[in-house]
Amino acid sequence: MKERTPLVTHIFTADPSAHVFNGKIYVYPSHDIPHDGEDNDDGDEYRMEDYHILSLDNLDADCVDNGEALHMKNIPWVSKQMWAPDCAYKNGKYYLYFPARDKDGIFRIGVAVSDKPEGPFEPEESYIEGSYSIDPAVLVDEDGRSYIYYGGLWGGQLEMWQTGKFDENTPRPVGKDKALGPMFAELNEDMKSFKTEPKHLEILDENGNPLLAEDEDRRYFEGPWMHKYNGLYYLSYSTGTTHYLVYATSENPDGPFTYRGRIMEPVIGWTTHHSIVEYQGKWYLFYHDCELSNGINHRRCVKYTELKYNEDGTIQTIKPYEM
Ligand code: FUB
Repeated sequence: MKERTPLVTHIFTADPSAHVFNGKIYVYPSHDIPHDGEDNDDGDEYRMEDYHILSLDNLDADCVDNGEALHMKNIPWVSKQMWAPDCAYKNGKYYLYFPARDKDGIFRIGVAVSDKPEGPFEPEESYIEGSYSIDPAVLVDEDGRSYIYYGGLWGGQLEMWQTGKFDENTPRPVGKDKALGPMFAELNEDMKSFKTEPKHLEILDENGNPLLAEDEDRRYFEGPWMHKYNGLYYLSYSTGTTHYLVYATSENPDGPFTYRGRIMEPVIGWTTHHSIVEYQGKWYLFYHDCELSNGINHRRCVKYTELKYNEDGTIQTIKPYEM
């Protein structure tokens, strides 16, 4: 599979969460559906209905589409929009985490279980109690504890929960207001419920001050990912409106995190969403752009490229169209 080319071209894919399971690379993407509707700030153009898990035997092999792994028609609580998923392995089972709108139009996070990394996945009857918003990412830490990171602004509805209850009219943080960080919770051993009360993560600047809403080059927007490198926790995410992939680090899985820099410059298309995975001693960034559709925002394609660290643990910024 060539770097920086679409992993597959027979369907549109986005929001790749990559993992190495049983020595193979598995990619859990959203499955974009082509249509002629217009884009808006709520993301109504992202009308996904199912998930197809992709896999690569190795990085020289062709990418395989393992077929439909989960469809919304089989999930009792879902009404529409199966957005960015992730998968985690624990105690012999694979857990697929996915956001979707419930019957009231509120984004929640669901979980579905399989014996195999490529599915098919069996969904739980209801969403994870206490969950809301979008873009789940799960880290199973070296000590066996599992953490979920999630949340997205605008169409992802994160701002609407600032009072603790869903309220569409809650004002968004602006200007010098503190920016909203992603959500964090520890998961129970069953991997299907929150062990701790979800909380916002703190992302601080180099002086220890919280990032502000107006700092759109650095503040959190959506698409969190968590990985560890040399014992440090790396929280990476999309800045949305400014289209960067950036990262912040901490000694702890629940922060506070300090902003460290940019991972990738903007790609073709509005959204940018990624994952980071180690494979055979090297690190890789999986991401998407809209090159396959000549820039149509909801027709995206997943790609990968190598990610390199400097000696001091900082990440070298990738220019997506310059090798
Ligand atoms: O794919 C739908 C949404 O677009 C995702 O949930 C966001 O992260 C953005 O990529």
